[in-house]
Amino acid sequence: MEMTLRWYGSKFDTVTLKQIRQIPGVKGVITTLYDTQPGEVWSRERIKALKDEVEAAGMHIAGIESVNIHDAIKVGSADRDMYINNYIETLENLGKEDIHLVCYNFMPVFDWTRTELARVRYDGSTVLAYNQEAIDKINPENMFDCLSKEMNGTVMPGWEPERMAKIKELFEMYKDIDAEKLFENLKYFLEKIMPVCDKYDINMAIHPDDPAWSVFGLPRIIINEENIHRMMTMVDNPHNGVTFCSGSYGTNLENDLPHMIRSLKGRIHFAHVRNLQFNCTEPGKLDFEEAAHLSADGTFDMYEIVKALYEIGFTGPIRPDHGRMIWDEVAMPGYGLYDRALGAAYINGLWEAIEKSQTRGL
Ligand code: DNO
Repeated sequence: MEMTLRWYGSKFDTVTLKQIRQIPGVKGVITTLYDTQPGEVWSRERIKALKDEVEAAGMHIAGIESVNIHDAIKVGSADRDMYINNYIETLENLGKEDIHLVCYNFMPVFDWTRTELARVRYDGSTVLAYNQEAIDKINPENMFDCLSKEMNGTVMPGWEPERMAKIKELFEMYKDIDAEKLFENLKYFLEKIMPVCDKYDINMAIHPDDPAWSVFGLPRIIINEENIHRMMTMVDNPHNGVTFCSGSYGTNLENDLPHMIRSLKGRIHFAHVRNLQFNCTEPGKLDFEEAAHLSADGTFDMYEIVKALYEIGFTGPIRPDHGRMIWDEVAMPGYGLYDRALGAAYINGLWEAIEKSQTRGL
């Protein structure tokens, strides 16, 4: 594996490349052209400029998160081919700039969904949290207004104000889309882009739906082992793979994370590693919050997750995922420097211990 950190670009991130470079073992960033809209072509010049900036700081671009998919592609409307052609052009330009990993998602309307961005934990840190009773009370059209106060003045991925201003239209677009239709449209998209991925050796890594079930009546398909295998077999190409995100699949406790990792051997192109704390697992009252990466701080056995990645011979980029807000940092919720740096150090430690104990036969 290669340890990396997500960086939103110097105009949008409170964290600098210089700070990232000082996290032990981090030489790669996962980044994006954050001011592009889904459906837009990324020019080779802009990609090159981003690459030059990262390289000037002594690092490299380990992958893109995300090149977002236009809703026309997800709903399969008449103009989808135009947006797919634009996507292909973006992939070509990335390939020409020697970038070989693209993370994306196929979630309708909302990307990840939480009900709080700054829940105070027992230790005074603040974290993102999800509460089913609160979701059930929210009118989805007001979701953005409820959350935007807690965004610390940042633009959060998937919750861009321009998109949220069109929320009614978006719901309208998806009114006839069920899980089967979404699978069909994903297949159509993947079939069209695989030739360019083969040509430039680009690994597509679909991000799971977070949380891993339908919210607000919208279908969500990348939620469990069965569905990911369906996605991979319907377009059976090694470049059609996944982002294994422990915090997203882990929202459903029926997902056995180490088992899923083993079953995806060879098709995990990117890993997001984080821990969650479940406070209530009763359906209808489900409540969880994000925890520190340390196993003992949450519900997951992080050792078993990292060990499964080690055992399948995972060589791709890995990143600590959402961190808690600690030490009075003011940053994009989930994406401050301090707790993600602690997460990187912890995962590096687990990896080294697992690697040494296995190679030395301990
Ligand atoms: C949230 C992220 C997601 C993820 C996208 C990938 O913090 O994990 O926004 O980047 O779903 O396209």
